[in-house]
Amino acid sequence: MQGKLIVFEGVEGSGKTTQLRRSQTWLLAHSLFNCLQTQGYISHLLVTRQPGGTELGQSIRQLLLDSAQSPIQAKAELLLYAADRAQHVEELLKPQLYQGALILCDRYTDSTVAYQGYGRGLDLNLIDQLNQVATGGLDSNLTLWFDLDVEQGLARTKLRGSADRIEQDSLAFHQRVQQGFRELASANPNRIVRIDASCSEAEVSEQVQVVLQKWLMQWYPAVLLHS
Ligand code: T5A
Repeated sequence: MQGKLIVFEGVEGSGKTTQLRRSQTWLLAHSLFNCLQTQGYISHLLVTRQPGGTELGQSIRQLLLDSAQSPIQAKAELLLYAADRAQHVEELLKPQLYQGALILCDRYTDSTVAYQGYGRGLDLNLIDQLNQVATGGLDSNLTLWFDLDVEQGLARTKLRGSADRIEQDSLAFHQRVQQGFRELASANPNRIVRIDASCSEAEVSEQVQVVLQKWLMQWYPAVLLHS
């Protein structure tokens, strides 16, 4: 049995974490997911994130996001995200996929391309190579890209109060990140699906559910649905 990896990506405040949680609730209550589970296509649902999906990753996440830390050089930042990913893939993602899990993961390799590549201006070939090393070639089966205007996203995060180290970066940085996601989506239409994240939470959820249902039916066409 082989599971599937579904990744949620987007700029700060794009609502991907909110939608990941809503997707978890929706899937667990949906007859399609229950049929996939009872018929043995999927073993269970797992929710995780990068950075911070393992115990080591939690410490790396704190180093990366705590704004009180001393400044982090761009290449050191890149390597810390890669270290988090290498640990996460080997410790959690691969074993869970092998068991047949359906995994919902908050951020993955595209974030490194967008943030450290487009945002920080590090070499995109180097980032691809590092992503390969860190993941051992494990790609997402589906990536949902929550497309939202950068200023609208940052305004949403400000409403929450304190901002982490990366959220505090310049508007120009976040706009380059957004350009990165845009280019990734147009270069990878087989894997990345754009979600209009500018509408209400419920409307965004509806778009996500349509995509999830469609892709699950494509992956498991033999599943027998019964109400
Ligand atoms: N990073 C990560 C890299 O630089 N390189 C990498 O390789 C990786 C993996 C991770 C940081 O690390 C960077 C990217 C990030 O800066 P994080 O805490 O995980 O840090 O930060 P984010 O991933 O950005 O998560 P956030 O929780 O801050 O933002 P989300 O997930 O985009 O948004 P969410 O769902 O938390 O919503 C934000 C606010 O908006 C509201 C929510 O209630 C919440 O208050 N909201 C809406 N408001 C109006 N309409 C909607 N439709 C809304 N949906 C949500």
